[in-house]
Amino acid sequence: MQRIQLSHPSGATAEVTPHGAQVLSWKSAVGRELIYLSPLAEDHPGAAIRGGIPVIFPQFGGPPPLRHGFARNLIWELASQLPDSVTFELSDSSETRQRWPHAFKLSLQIQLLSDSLRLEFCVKNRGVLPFEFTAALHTYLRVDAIENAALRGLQGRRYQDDATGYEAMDHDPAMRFHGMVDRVYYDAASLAVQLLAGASTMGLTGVGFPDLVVWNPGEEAAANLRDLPEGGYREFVCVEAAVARPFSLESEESWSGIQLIQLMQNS
Ligand code: TA6
Repeated sequence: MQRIQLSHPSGATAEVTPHGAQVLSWKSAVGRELIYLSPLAEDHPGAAIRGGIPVIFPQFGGPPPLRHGFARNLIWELASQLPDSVTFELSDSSETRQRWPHAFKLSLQIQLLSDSLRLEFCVKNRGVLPFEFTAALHTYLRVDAIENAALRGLQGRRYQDDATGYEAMDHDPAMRFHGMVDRVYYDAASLAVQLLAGASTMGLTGVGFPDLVVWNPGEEAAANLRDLPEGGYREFVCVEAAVARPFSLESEESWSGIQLIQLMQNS
């Protein structure tokens, strides 16, 4: 797998790959890894790499064969590169049109700042007809131990619980992770949430993305994920900026969304 290194004068670094335009690593100025990448992640052509920041397009979740889309499986083009930022692009091809019959252009700019990682995702409809898409930045954040992790900032928000199939309301000031968590919080991506990850605390916010998804498979479901080692589920929480409901783009129209992840505390 081709890897591209990014570095910031502060000492922060990141590693990205054109495979899925995926972030694989983000390290703070003192060298602490903030992103989870499975040691069993498959990286052969066409694979979905488990961990990092997969780009989900044109379908978030939903039924196979398009479940979680194809953008994460394909090699993107490197459009521009600076020491601390990189932009990848992906356009429709005969391969993508076989799976999803639309003309599109995606771009993802990944920018390393002194204490933050900023991702800007753009979708353009290059066809003559409108199309609908759903999408996500499926960010795997590293936690020291899942049983001690907590996510703050979602109290009083309604969510669709994909683990139970029901809608529910978050009553707790801090969400904890005991077993599977698979929740879509609609119209919540612009909230400032904080992940208490152990030694580090990360703040997340989205611009343009409507929805926020929180996922950890828990022990039981993790055992069915062949690209996750035993106990691997204890080391991450996915906090995703998402377009979970279909968004329509007219011909030549564009949409863009940003996910900003800020390191707030690092001991
Ligand atoms: O974003 C949450 C989710 O859709 C979960 O339902 C869960 O299945 C997860 O993503 C991982 O999906 P993947 O296809 O990467 O195994």
